[in-house]
Amino acid sequence: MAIERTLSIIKPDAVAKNVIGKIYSRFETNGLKIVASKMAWLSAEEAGKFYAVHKERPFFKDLVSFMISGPVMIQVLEGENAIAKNRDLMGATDPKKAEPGTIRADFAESIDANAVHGSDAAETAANEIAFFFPAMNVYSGR
Ligand code: RTP
Ligand code: MG
Repeated sequence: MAIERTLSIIKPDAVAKNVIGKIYSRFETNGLKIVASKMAWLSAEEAGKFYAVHKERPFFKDLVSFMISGPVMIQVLEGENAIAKNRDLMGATDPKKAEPGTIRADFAESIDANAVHGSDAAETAANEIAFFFPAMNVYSGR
């Protein structure tokens, strides 16, 4: 299976709950290495650009407001099948529908405040990693 990289964000609700370490532990115990990380408080412009694919959706304004409501922890995860594996660990977008034991089932409150973001495909992963990390700030996990 291919070694991939994916972009993960621990959203403001989970940072406020003080569960960054618990979420990192799930990545690590499931074979995903953290090969870049930074804490940031996004501007509305950054959050809007990051979620630009959703800009015509009814929830876009609330999504941007939520993403700038506090600091976020942004990381690049590397490992076998990292994109799909991270999405599996995250669980469904709506935490009420997320499988027990997933990050969203365990740490998220609502579809708006849903604890984590993860890239959904190879192309979006590459774009999202480039958006937050210049190549020189991403390290090999091996
Ligand atoms: P993310 O991009 O944050 O990893 O979440 P996702 O792929 O599971 O879901 P996506 O469809 O990309 O939506 C991005 C974020 O917008 C909010 N959302 N609200 N009210 C709604 O129907 C609705 N749908 C999506 C969620 O917070 C979701 O994480
Ligand atoms: Mg998405």
